[in-house]
Amino acid sequence: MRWLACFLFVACALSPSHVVAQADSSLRSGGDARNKLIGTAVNTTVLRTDPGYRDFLAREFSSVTPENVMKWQVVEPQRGKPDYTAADQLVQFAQANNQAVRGHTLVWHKQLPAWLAAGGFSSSDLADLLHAHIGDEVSHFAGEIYAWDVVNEPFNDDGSWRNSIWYQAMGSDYVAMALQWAHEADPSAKLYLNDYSTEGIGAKSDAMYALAADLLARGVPLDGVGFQAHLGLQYGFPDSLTANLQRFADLGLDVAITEADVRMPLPADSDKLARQADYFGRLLASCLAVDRCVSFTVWGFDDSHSWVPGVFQGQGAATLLDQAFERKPAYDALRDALAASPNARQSDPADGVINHTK
Ligand code: 9MR
Repeated sequence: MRWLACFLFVACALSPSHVVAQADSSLRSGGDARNKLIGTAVNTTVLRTDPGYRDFLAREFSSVTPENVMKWQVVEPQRGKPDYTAADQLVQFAQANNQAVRGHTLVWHKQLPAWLAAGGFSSSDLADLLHAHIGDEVSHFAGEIYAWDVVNEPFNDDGSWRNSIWYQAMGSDYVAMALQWAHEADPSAKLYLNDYSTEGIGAKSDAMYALAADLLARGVPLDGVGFQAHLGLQYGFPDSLTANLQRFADLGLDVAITEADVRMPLPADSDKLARQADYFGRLLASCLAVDRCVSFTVWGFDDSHSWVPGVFQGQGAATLLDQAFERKPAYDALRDALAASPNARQSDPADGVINHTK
């Protein structure tokens, strides 16, 4: 035993994060061992002010997604004056904690700056503005962001195109243009489409599948598809998730669970929390079952800072930790799902982040 203690001591002194990744039971170490990034959306206001939040974030996650601070509304509140201050702080935190950064999001119909939402632009103005926005933001973070949600939520629930200002201005080709512009600004970043209610096989995921296949056939730089996974207990679990992820992977794409949470009618009780845990565990198990599923990201990790109650009246408790920052059964379900999945990596688990960042 003395040699083991001595070895660990020397290894700790040399490289603390590597030893932590092997010896602890955090979500991130479980993900590292299976070559999956385990991520969360980050509220950067809480990041600045709450040490407990920072500690949990650093310990448990190998990937971060800015919940809001890379959106156009935040990065260019005044036309022509980009401001990446809050996003830069998150990137610095991630680098200090050996975490990958998922960029979110470049093209969306929501959270546009007021000057843009006010309208009055011609179609060619809008194309030029979008090109400049993507070029500026992606260049700013070039080399620091391993994957971008380039286009967010392009479809309606029935699989028809969402009639966003981008669709109105450019037709469906805005997607290919956005991917091309992002690729030009950072050729090393993985470029994704991302949407909700596409977890199971159905009209909306079929539309995403057809779009992805078409883009690939045309040589457009698309690397992956993100499945948000904002689930609710009252709507059931998307049982075809694994098969759905696999059909996108079979196109030659990476796939990712990008915004997982499981809301419930309040108040929470032990039965609902147990069912929620089952849903979280099955979401992660699907990602673990598909080789090309590179990351599993939750949309915030504590109920005090979840977007859900503000949008769905009477619903909430959608994350891994309760209002008192205590672990819920959902947290254990993620750990159990990781433990139940074969350990794919025999080499240094800390490589996982590096592999995905470059
Ligand atoms: O969690 C985000 C919340 O703080 C914002 O107010 C909201 C604005 O629409 O966006 C939320 O994040 C969304 C994400 O960017 C895209 N998919 C749905 C997410 C939850 O609404």
